[in-house]
Amino acid sequence: MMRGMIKVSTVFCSFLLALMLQTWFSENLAQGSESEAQTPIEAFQQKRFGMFIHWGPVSLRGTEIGWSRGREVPVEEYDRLYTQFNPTEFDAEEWVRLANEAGMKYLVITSRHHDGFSLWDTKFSDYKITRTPFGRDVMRELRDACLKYGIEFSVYYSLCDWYHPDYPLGSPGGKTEKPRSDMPRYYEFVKNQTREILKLYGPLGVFWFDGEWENPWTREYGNELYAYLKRVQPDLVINNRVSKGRRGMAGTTVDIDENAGDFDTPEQRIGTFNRERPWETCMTLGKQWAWKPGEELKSAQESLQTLLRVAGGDGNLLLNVGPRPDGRIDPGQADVLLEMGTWMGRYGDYIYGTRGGPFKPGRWGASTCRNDRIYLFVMDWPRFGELRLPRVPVEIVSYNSLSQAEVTLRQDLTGLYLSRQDNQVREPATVVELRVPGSAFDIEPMAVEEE
Ligand code: FHN
Repeated sequence: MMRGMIKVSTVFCSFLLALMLQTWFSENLAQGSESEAQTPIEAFQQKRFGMFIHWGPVSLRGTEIGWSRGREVPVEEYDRLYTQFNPTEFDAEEWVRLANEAGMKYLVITSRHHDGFSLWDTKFSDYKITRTPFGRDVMRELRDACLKYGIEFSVYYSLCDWYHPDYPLGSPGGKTEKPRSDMPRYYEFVKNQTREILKLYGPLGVFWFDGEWENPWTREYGNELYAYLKRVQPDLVINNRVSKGRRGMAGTTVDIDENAGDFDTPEQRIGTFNRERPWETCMTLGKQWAWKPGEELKSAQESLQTLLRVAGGDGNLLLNVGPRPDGRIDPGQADVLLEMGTWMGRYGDYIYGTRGGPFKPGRWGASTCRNDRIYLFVMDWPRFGELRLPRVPVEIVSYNSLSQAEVTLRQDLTGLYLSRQDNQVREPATVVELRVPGSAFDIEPMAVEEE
């Protein structure tokens, strides 16, 4: 680690002394001012990195959960898969240990996807895990393992259900209509099951809703369900897919005052820099949400750089694994997560509990901040010369190279200029800590010009 005192002219010496005094006060008086969560959504934001799990009897076929019903797998066959489902290798603690070792701080399991199969011992349906040869309550075991390892337990729940006779639309993909549906009765089923989940496995971190896009689900249902569940668990965090405000895969919310939801949900993409509205990118490791044999996976480096750009945008990353029909998480997926965890073990402190910016993410890299520190994650150095970052309206008091590459930094009235001493170093990101006078969060966010 190299500590560099940037070259300052004599003009700035007295100015620097004043700044250092201000820094001392800000550091001592504002300890943790941005690292202590004040509200449930702030606590959620501080976690930054979670494990998404898409699992069910469909893993026996290796096709997509919900969507392959009535497509690659005939409906009757799909709906009988649960009678063969016996994941004897399932070990909840193994899954949760993997999440923990990957540096993930919360876990979201598909309690019930669009195919209507419930992964817990619900009393409102017989189409459930405890009616399979396996017979065990997967959600109960996962929740207990999460409590044991300090991982926050959260639940995904689909509002559309192509299996349930009362939900009007069916497979494939909601493109058919059922003969005798009853949406009001289906809504009572949804309220009963979601209350049951909170009562049996709560308190949850997040209720992660999905499947809201189809016509039978209305804004009224969504907003009432949001209010209902908040009465059951007041500190529950609920995403924007509970109501009708989410706009497609961008996951932003329109008419925020009319559509319930605590955070936005961009999918399979890095969300736009936004400090005003909490958001979380959800993403697969391969292409499919449920397990697909032999699927090509993203590398640990690519996944880490996605995490850094998401956190740099002030968002969370919910990264998905699709467990196998025997209950194991695919070794290929586990290897990616473990490699991410090795890096997060060294640098995670510069991501958890930070805010995004002030340098907005881009191809160049990303930045996070906390108190009087800015953390730079440079991922794309210029082939020649220095990396230029926009001028900040304060003097950088000092800087440290926190990762392998030694970096020098200089500042003038046109910007910050960084250069690496050794261009041969290969790492997911070069991590540099800048120290500023006062709160780094108060520096106006800036875009970085890309070559
Ligand atoms: O249709 C689902 C899909 O299967 C998966 O669960 C993702 C995860 O966010 N959500 C829906 C697609 O947007």
